[in-house]
Amino acid sequence: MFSSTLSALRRQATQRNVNKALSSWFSSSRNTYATEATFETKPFRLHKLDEGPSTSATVNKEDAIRMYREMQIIRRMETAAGNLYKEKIIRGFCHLSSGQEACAVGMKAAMRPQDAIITAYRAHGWTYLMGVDVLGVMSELTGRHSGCARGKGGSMHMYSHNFYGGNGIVGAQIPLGAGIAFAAKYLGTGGVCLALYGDGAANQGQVFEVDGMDVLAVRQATEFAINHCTSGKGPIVMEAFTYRYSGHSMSDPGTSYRTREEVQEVRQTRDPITSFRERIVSSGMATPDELKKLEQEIRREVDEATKRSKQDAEIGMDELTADVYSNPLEDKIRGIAPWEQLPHKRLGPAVNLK
Ligand SMILES: Cc1ncc(C[n+]2csc(CCOP(=O)(O)OP(=O)(O)O)c2C)c(N)n1
Ligand SMILES: [Mg+2]
Repeated sequence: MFSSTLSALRRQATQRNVNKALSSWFSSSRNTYATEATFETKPFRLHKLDEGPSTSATVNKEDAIRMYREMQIIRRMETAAGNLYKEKIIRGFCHLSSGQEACAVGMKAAMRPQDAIITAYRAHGWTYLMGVDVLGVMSELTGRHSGCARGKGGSMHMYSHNFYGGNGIVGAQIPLGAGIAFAAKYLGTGGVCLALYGDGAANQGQVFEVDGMDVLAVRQATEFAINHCTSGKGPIVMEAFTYRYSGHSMSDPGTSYRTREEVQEVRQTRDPITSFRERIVSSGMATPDELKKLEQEIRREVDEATKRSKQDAEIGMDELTADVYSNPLEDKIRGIAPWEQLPHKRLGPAVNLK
């Protein structure tokens, strides 16, 4: 795991900017709108549970706009990543998650500061949600030094505090997630660990099903799951039905096993962002004009970070063997041959130890 004080400072600064932008956005809006609204989710399907999450979800205006903004940022970052890949500026693997924003944003909205998360290789959105700014994600993708792993991790290996990546081996994150949860138990932090995996890695267990295209249903279910775990009832499996617009990775157009019409229909009828937008507007929490302004700001922010991630420098060769271990017992690391010893630098404490 890699870290730098710089990225932590940048993260704080970005959060401050986001708070500032949101507060100016709120004060500039005419305050004649609803400050909160309640929506019905689809029923949750339960398995081996006497009681499930409530299907009535109340969201206040500030949380609604924040979640909307987060989903839009992730959508735009994924679009930018797809373009950079086609320009051959992102190399190696690149797995996008457009269409699945409600799963990540809804879960994050229910997580508490002491909770941790680990996922597979489809990790760009989570990296942003767990505190890395847009530039930190985009420059990691382009392999440059402003990346959250200084360009050494790339698309599949991004980390931040309480975010254990980005794992390339299908299913590997599940036992690791159990280990992170045990660590929380032994250390008495009161935190839980969310270990995410796809249908391709699924197994069985205590399950309930969630509409993964509804950000409020995901938030509601995650709150329920966290309460379940922290009240001593043990681990829980939660299944979210979701739909990804992109294929498996950039080498898969995603149209050989489904039709373009099917993808188009989901976009038009079940898109997590469009449907949440409608809820925000119909409940009077914001006007279409206000959301448009927010969307323009998001577009500018992601475009700017994308531009910088292309211009950014790569790290020097001397950094190639930096931060391999968090606690290096030897100051040299073996190169490609045993007689080629490279220095092991330490740039700072690992992100999960800060
Ligand atoms: C142990 C292992 N087997 C096979 C692969 C190749 N592989 C990469 S992604 C993938 C599909 C996994 O699908 P799913 O868990 O549903 O996740 P999704 O890509 O849909 O998010 C496979 C088989 C791998 N990375 N690791
Ligand atoms: Mg899958």
